[in-house]
Order: sequence, then C-alpha cells, then structure tokens
Amino acid sequence: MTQSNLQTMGQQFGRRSWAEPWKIKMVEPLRLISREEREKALIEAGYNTFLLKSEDVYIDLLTDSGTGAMSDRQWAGMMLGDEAYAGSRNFYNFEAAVQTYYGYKYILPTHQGRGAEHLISLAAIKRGQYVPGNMYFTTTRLHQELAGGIFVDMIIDEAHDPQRPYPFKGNIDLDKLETLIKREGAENIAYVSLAGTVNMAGGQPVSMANVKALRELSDRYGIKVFLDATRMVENAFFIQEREDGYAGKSIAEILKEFCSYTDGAWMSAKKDNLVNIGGWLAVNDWTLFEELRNLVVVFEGLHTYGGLAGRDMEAMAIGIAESVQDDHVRARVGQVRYLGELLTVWGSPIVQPVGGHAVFLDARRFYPQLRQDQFPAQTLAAEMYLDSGIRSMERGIASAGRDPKTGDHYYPRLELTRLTIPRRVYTQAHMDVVAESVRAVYDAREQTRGLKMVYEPKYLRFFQARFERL
Ligand code: P70
Repeated sequence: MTQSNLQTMGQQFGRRSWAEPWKIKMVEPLRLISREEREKALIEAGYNTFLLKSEDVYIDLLTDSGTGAMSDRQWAGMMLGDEAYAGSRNFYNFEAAVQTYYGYKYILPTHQGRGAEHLISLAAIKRGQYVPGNMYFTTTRLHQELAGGIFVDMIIDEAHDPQRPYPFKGNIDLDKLETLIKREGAENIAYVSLAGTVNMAGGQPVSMANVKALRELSDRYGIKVFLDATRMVENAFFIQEREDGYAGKSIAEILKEFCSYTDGAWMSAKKDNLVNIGGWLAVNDWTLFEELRNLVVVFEGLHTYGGLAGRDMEAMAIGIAESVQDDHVRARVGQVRYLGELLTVWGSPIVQPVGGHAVFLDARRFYPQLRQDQFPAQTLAAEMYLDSGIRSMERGIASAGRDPKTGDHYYPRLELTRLTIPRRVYTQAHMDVVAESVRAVYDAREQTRGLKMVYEPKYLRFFQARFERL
C-alpha cells in the first residue's frame, strides 16, 4: 500500500478530511438473502442483473439513473406540484433553472433522457447522414439509427484502452472528425453528438480545450454540436480539478461555459439533476425549437409537461440548483474515487482513471480464459451478485448489440462491468463491502465459466436478454 493511499481523501487533497454536505433524515432497510436464494434468483433472472427483483438485491449498483436520494427541499417541492395540464408554475421554475445553470434559450421537458434523444434525432437527422460522437451510448445511438443516421465513433484512441491514465479520455479526436467531414461533405453530417462525461468509456471527461476547438472546427464547416448533458456536472468537476485555468472557477461557471460552446443539449435528469424521473431538451435555435415543440406533443406530452407531473418538474428545478454546488459534486465524485482507489490498491483490474459516476471493472483481465462472445462482463456481474448480493451492470458485448448491416455482434474493445454509485444513497462502509466482494470474485476468477445467450430481443438486447452457464 502506498503512503498516499493510506491517507484520507481530504488529506490527499492537501487539507483535512471532508465529508458529504448533508446528513441522513430517513432510511430504507437493506436485505441480504442467502447464497442459495441468490443462486435461485440469478437463474430465474437468466443471469441478467436487469431481470433481478430489487428486493433480492443487497447493494444496488446497477445504475445511478433515478436511484439518487432527493433532498428535503426537493420533497417539499413535490408538495407544491401544480398539476395543470398546461402552463404549470413548476414548468416555469424548471425552465428558469435550465436557462440559469446550463445557459440554453429554449427548453422542453421530456419523460427522461431517451425521450429527448428521440425528438432531437427526428428533428436533426436526415436519412443517410452521419452522426459523429465521442463513443456510442446505447439509447442515443439507437435513436440516431432509427432516425436514419449512421453513428461514427470519434473519441480519442486512449479511451479504448482501460489502463491508459489520460485525464480527458472523453475528448473528440478532431483530426478524425475533420477527415470524416472532408470525405463525406459537411452537408452529410447531421450534427456532432458530444457527451460529457462519456458513460461507456468509464465516465471519462471532455476538456474545455477540446470543446472549444470542436466549436471552432464545427463553425468552419457550419455543423451543429449537441451535448448529452446527462453527467455534465461531473465533467465540470474534472475540468476544475485537471485543466489549467479552472481551479479557481466554480462548477456552475464551468458548466455554463462548456454549454456555451454547444448549440443545445439533451438530458437524462435522473442522473446529475438528482431526480427519480425526468429529462429535458434545450436548444438555442428558434426554428429547430419550433419543430421540437411540435414533436414533443406527439411523443411525450404538451410542451409544458413533456410526460412529467408538475411535482416532478419542481423536484428537477430544485435538483438542478443543488447539483451544481461544489461541495456536492466533490463528495459525489469523491465517493466513486474512494471505491476506485481501494480497488486499485488491492490490485483489482479497473478502468483508469476512475470516472465520475462509477467504477468499471475490466472483465477481460478478470477472465482472460473467456472469449468475448462468452460474455465476460455479464459473467462478472453474475458472479458479483452471487458473492454478495451486489448488483452491477454489464457494459460490454451484450450492451454493444449487433451491427444493423451485417447482423454480427459489435465487438467493443471495452468489456466492462459497471459498479455505478447512486447519488447521496450509500455510505463509505458500503463501498468497503463492495470492494471486498470484488476482491473475492477476482480471487475466484480462474474457476469461473462464461455464459451463452439463450434469448435475445431485437432492440437494446442487454435489458431483457437471458443467459445460461456454459
Ligand atoms: C445508465 C442510464 C442513461 C443515459 C446515459 C447517457 C449518457 C442518455 C441516457 C438515457 C440508464 C441506462 C440506459 C441504457 C442502458 C442502460 C442503462 N443511462 N445518455 O444506467 O437516459 O435512461 O433517462 O432515458 O447514461 O447509464 P434515460
């Protein structure tokens, strides 16, 4: 163990320890079922952690989506829901919060992130156009493809190497992008699909320098840049921590500056924005907004509720303001990093550097004996559950799906199992228990057999696919 890892997080930041900027007012009991019961539950779930009952899960690290704890203020806001069909007061509070903190002009609520992805894809992609982006995200790419777009990965090569400790692994490779634009012509590029942070790469950030340069390049060719802002607050934290000139700026300032280089954004508010359900879409261009405002009534709901209750929009308005507080973000990313550092010290293979929302286990290095089509990351998620009742998520070949043209699996270089930390929910002691379980599963790695897929749905197969042991 190195000296630095024996220090508390606060000491590593050169000051006394810090802690979460809240205390706990209400608790929800956890349940840990026996090993035999877990085995039964896992077989019933077809070795797919999405199909487990939450009741059978001890520590739930499936996702940070909608699983965070709301504050007392947000719960108080829920009581102020104005459930009018049109023009709810909560809509205006929500609209003002997005305008204030993200800086975009025109805002639409949606039921969650993929609702917004659906609308922007329909409005901004013409059949056959390319959509370059910094690594795919499952729902994002699917909506782009359903709208006739062709997603092309433009992330820097470092992002595909789980062991490469690069500070901004989410960056776009601008040379690759310019080559694509020159080859295909600017008119054949729908827009640049930029995500901050990059979920599938391990929660890795994009630098301010990269988005600025992207803006310049896109302006030269007249191409729009739309941002997946789902975890952009966490991205802002990494800029504050790692990029020259930003140490003295607040998360809120950094967030707003970053967004100012983009033409609009879609959001799964279930992450950064600290709500259990909700999303939004924001653009600066009035004509595009008019089209989106028209589409939202077809697929989501009237443009002042977009599939949400008034109370949900109020919770989101308050959540947005809370989410950009520096001490909140530091504690949030700090907890993820605590788990990552423990695993690093213990020699468990994880993606480096540790990202904003999760620790990603490198399943290839757990199970070198398994071929990728024996689902190493799915296997690892199953083994974690068997060992300790901890639920994680596959982010490898099952998530990547199939190439719509050839019908073959996509074979992503990253074969990862995600331990996703919900916001404001678990304690440091829970993180210790998780790390111990990862270590136990790693110790048993040589005896572990892979899986075969026995049921495969057509869209987003990882959600409902079923597996059996080889
Ligand atoms: C997760 C969740 C959702 C998400 C995201 C980014 C960067 C858009 C969305 C969609 C939930 C999820 C979704 C698909 C597969 C597995 C899990 N990510 N962009 O756990 O938002 O879920 O609100 O429609 O991460 O990472 P929404």
